[in-house]
Amino acid sequence: MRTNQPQTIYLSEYQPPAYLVDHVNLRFELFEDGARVHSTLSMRRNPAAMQSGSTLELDGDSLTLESLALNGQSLASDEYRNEGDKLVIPTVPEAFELTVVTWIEPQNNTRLEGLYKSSGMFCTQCEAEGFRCITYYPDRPDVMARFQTRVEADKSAYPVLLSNGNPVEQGDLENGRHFVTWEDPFPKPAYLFALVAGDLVEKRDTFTTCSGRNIDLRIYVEARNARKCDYAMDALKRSMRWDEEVYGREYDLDIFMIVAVDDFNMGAMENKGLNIFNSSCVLASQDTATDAAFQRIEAIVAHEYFHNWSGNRVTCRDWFQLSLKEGFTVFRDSQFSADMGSPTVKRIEDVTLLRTAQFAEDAGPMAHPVRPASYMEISNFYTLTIYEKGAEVVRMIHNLLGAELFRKGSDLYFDRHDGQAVTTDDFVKAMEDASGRDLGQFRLWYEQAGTPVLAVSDHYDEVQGVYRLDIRQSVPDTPGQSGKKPQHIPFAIGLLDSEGQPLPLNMGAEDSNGPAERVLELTETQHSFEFHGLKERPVPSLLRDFSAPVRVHYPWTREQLLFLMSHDPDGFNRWDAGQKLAVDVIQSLVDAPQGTEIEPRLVEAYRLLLNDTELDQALVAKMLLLPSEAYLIELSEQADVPAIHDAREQVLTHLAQALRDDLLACYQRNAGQGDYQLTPGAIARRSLRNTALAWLLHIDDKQGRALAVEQFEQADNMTDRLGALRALVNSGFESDRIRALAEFFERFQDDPQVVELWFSVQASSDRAGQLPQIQALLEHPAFDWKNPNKVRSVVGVFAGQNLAAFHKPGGSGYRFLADQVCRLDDSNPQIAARLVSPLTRWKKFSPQYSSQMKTALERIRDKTELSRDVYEVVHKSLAD
Ligand code: B3K
Ligand code: ZN
Repeated sequence: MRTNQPQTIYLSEYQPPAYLVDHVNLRFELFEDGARVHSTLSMRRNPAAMQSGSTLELDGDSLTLESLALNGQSLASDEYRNEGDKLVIPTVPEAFELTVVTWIEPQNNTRLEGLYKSSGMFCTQCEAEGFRCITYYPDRPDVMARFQTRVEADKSAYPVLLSNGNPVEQGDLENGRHFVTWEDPFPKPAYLFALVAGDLVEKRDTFTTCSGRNIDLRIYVEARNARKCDYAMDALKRSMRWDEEVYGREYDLDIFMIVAVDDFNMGAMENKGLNIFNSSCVLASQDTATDAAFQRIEAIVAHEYFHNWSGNRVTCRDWFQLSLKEGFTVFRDSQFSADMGSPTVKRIEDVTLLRTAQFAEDAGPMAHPVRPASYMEISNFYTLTIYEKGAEVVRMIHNLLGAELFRKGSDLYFDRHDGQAVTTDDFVKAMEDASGRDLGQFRLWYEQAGTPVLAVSDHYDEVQGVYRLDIRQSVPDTPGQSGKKPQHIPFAIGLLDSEGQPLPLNMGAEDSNGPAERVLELTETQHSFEFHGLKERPVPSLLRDFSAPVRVHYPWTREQLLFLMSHDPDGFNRWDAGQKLAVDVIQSLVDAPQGTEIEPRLVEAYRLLLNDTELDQALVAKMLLLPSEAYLIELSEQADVPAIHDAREQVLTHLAQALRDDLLACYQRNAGQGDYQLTPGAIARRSLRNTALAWLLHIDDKQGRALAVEQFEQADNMTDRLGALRALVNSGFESDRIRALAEFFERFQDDPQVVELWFSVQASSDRAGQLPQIQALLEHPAFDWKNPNKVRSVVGVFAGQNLAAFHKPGGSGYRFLADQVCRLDDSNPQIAARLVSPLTRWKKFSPQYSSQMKTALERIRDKTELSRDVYEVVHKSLAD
C-alpha cells in the first residue's frame, strides 16, 4: 500500500538480467499459521549482461527473511541489504549457490497473488509478479530455470500435493505429515510456477499424442464437484488433438493437470503442467451451467492448454511483450472454437466484445498499444487491447499470409525460439522470414494505440460502368501519442448486384473474370479503387468478416442495410447490416419527440428473421439480438445513458408488440427438443426460444408469462431455467419474479457458480437491480467480499451491464462504485483496479454525468494509502 506516485517502468529501459538462474530447488513447509519456503538457487553471471559490477538484486514482496547463505555460508546482516521490495547482495561471485529461507502467511493473503488459501486448500498465482511474494528471486520472465519442488504438509488435511512437472518422490514424515517432490525438466520463468495442496478428488483420463506417447490427464476438484469435470476433460482432449493437427504441437510432459479453485482473480492460469482454473471456468453440468458457460469453459481450457507452446515453451522477454503470448493464444483459441462450432457465430461474438469494450478502451484514458511502452502496475495491462486486439493483429497476419504460410511462420517461430524469452518483433520476423512478405509497416499495429478510422465514400459512373471506392485512413490521438502514421490494413470487400448476386471485382478495364471478394491492402492515408464492367450501381459489402479492427464510416442507407441483411453471402456482414440498421433506428429515437414512428421496415426485417427456417439458425439467433446499450454508448459522441436506454426499450417494446404472434410461433417451434445437446443447432434453438420469451415478457404478455413459469419449473438444463428466470425478473410480473428468485436460490444455494448467476441476473436488471437492491445483495449471506466472482457478479455486473441504473441522474451509482473500490483496494488491489473501469471513460458522457463520474474518481484518488494498481488507473483517468 502506498500514497506516493509509483514508479513508471519503460520498455526503452529494458536491460538483460545481470544474473541467470540455472536451477531452483524449493522446499515448502505448509502449516496453518504460515509457510516456510526454502529456496536454493544455482546462479551465474549472464554473459549478455550490459552492466558491470557484481551486485545481485532479487525481488521480494511481503516476505519475512529467515536466513540467507551464499555457497553454504550464512550471510551476516551487513553483507546484504533488505530494501523492502529488493534484496541486494553487493558482491557475489561469477557462479554461486544462494540459499534463502522466507516465512509467508498464505492464510492472510487476500490479494490472491503468490501463495494463498482458497476453501481450505493452498494454491498459487504467480503471473505476473506473484513469485516474489513467495521467496526472493529475479522475478522477470527472461530468467528461465529448471525447478524442483518439494511440498510438505499435514497428510489428512492435504492429501494431494502438486507442483509443476512430474512427481519423482513421495513419502511420510513425522507428526502425520507427508511430502511429494516434483521435477519440471523444462526451464521456465517463475511466473509459471505453481503449487497446490488440498483435499481434492481427481478425475483421470489419458491422451495418446501423435507420436504415440501416453499422457496422464487429471482434473482435481473438491469432492462435491466430482460430477462436473467431464466437459472440461473432453475439451482438453479435443484441444490437444487440435493443436497437433492445426499447429503441429505435441504435448511435452507425461502428465497434465487442471485444478479448480473458488477464489481466483482471473479465469485461469497456464502454469507448466499444472493449470489452475477459476472454478467457474472449469466446472459444468447440464443442470448448473448455461450454454455460454460451456462455451467459455471449452475456450479457456483450450487457451490455457495452447499456452504450453505459445507462452511456456516460447515465453515473453519482458511484460511489454505480453501480447506475444496472449494475442497469439487468443487467436489460436478462437480458431479452435470456430472449428468446434459455428465460425460465423464465433466471429460475431469476438467482434461484439472487441467493438463494444476494446474500442472503448482504445478511445479512453487507459489506451495503450498492443505492445505498451510503459506501465506502473503490470496487472493493469491484462487488457482487451493486449488480448483481443492482439488476437486481431495475429489474425490479420494470418489473412495476409494465408493459412499455409502462416503455419510455416508459426513452425519457424516455435522452432527458432524454443526455450527462449522473446519479443513481438521476433514473432513478426518469423512470419516475414517464412513467407517472404515485408511486414515493416504492419508493425505499427504493435506500436500505435487507437482504433484506425476508415472514411469510405463511393462513386458510380454509369457511362463507363465504373464503380469507385475512396478510402481515407486516420488513426486518432491517444494519451502520449499524436500525429500517427497510416497503418497496413487488410480491407476485405465484395459487391452485389440488385438481385443480391456477387459481382466479379475487375480492377482493370480489360479484366472480366475477377474474384467475388478481394482483400484491398491499405497502406496510405488515401486510396481509390476502381471496379470495371458494372452495368448498375452495386451495393458494397465492406470489411467482410471484420478483416481488420477498425471503424468504418460509410453513409449507409436503410435500403442498403436491409438488402445486405438478407443477401450478403458473408454471414458476418449480414449480421452486421442488421446491427447497423437497429443502431440507426435506435439512435434516431434518442432525441426524437415522443410518438415518433419506428421504422416499419425494421419490424418487417425481424418478422422475416423470426420465420426464417432456411437460414442457419445460429446466425438467426444472433441477428435477433438488438445491439447492447454498451455498444450504443460506444458509438455515441456524448452519451446520455437514460435516453439511450429508453430509446432501445421503446424499439424492443414496439418489436415485441408488433411481432407477438411470430414470437409465440418461434417459441413453440423451438421448444421441447429432446435430450440436451451442445451442438450449434441445439444452442441456437435455445437461444431463439429464450429471446422470444424475453421479448414476450418485456411487454408483460400473459401467454408468455405462463410459458416462462412452465419453462422455469420444468427446464432440464440451466440455459432454459436461467432464460426463464431472467425473463421473469425483467418483467412487470412482480410476484412471479420474487417467487422465481426465491425458488432458484433455494434450489441452488449450495452451488457457488449458480449463486453467481443468481446474483448477476438481479444485478443486471433495471427492474430488480436498482441501487438499494444492489446494496441488499451485498448484505446477502451468500455474498463474500473475499471471493472475486461474487464481487464481479454484483458490483461488476451492476456498473458494467445495468447501465441505466448505474448512470441514474444524481450520481448515486458512481458514489457507490467509488466506495466499493476503496473498500476492496485494501484487500485485493487487482480486483479493485478492474472495478474502476466504468468510471474511467467519464469524458464520453454528457456533462451532467461526466462531472459526477469525475467526482467519484477524485473520491477514490483522495483515499489514503492507494494501491499501485488503483493509483495508476485513477490518475491516468483524471489526467488531461
Ligand atoms: N496468463 C493468465 C493471466 C494472468 C493474469 C495475471 N494478473 C491467464 C491467461 O491469459 O491465460
Ligand atoms: Zn492467456
